[in-house]
Amino acid sequence: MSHKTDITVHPREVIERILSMELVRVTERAAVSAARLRGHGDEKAADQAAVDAMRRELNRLPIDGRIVIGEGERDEAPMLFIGEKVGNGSGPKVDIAVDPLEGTTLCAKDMPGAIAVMAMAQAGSLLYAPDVYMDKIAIGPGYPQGIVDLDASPADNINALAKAKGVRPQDIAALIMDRPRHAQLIEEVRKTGASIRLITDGDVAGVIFTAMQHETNIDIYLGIGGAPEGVLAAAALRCVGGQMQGRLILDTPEKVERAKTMGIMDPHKKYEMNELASGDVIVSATGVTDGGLLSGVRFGHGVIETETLVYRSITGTVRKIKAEHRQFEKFNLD
Ligand code: VTB
Repeated sequence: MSHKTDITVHPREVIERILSMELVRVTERAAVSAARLRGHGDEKAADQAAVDAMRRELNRLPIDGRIVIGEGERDEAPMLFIGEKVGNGSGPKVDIAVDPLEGTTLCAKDMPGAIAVMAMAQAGSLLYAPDVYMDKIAIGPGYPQGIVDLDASPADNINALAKAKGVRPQDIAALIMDRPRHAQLIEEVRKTGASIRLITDGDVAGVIFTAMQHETNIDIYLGIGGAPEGVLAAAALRCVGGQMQGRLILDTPEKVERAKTMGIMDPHKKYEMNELASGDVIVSATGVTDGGLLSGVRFGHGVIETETLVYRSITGTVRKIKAEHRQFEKFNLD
């Protein structure tokens, strides 16, 4: 039996045991490349640098990968577009979700919270979603299943969460993206007495914050952000056991049609976390700028430091990997 056949027979073990460290390398490279352009006011250039690095690293991996969440459709994204094949083709068939630079504006302005992030799972496990908005709700682990719901009112959700936590609604902290589209949501949450942390960008981390309540003091994520970010966040949250639901916002006939071509027949479907990201998932995120989740890249004298979180769904293990890179350029081969 060839090595290749072995890999095909045991994709789960290969993905879990061998590839998680490889994913760390991928997001580290993307983060360093983006961080070189951190604070330079050029979002596009920083994003492109992250994309180039991520793609180069992904194509070195022993996988037969397909991008299911990427930079956009093929016509608008020359690289890491949805449907693009990545990897050297020799290993297991896997789905890959990438956001090479989550928070391009944060990076361009050197504001907190920009990360390079990706998820990998067995083929067919990650929602093959168009690049549209998604309505999301998320809480951390330890609560009865279903105590919050995307279709319940914000007040009902906050009150139910407070009750389950054994605190007053005033003691609940929600995280919402600061957007005009959230005016009513913000008003309704405020009426419950709960506090709101508004963020300008970066809701992958925003969702993950709910699973780190003791550090972040965030209990619940509410509101509309990107669908790609929703799938990545669901993948990470699955590993630590929170709850999340998402619904794609397909508000034009074109978007409904586009979703159909990607296999999404019900445009109003409410996805559970396990439907956004099922199977065995690994997620890796490296800090670009300093943030609540991760420290950003440090450029020292002869050494570059990175900080990465790797999540594995099989075991629920989360590792924080602080790396010192020497001779970084030497291995930056094209
Ligand atoms: C969302 C959010 C991301 O950009 O996609 C947002 O999920 C775009 O929303 O985390 P707007 O169109 O309202 O700006 C991020 O904040 C960063 O990519």
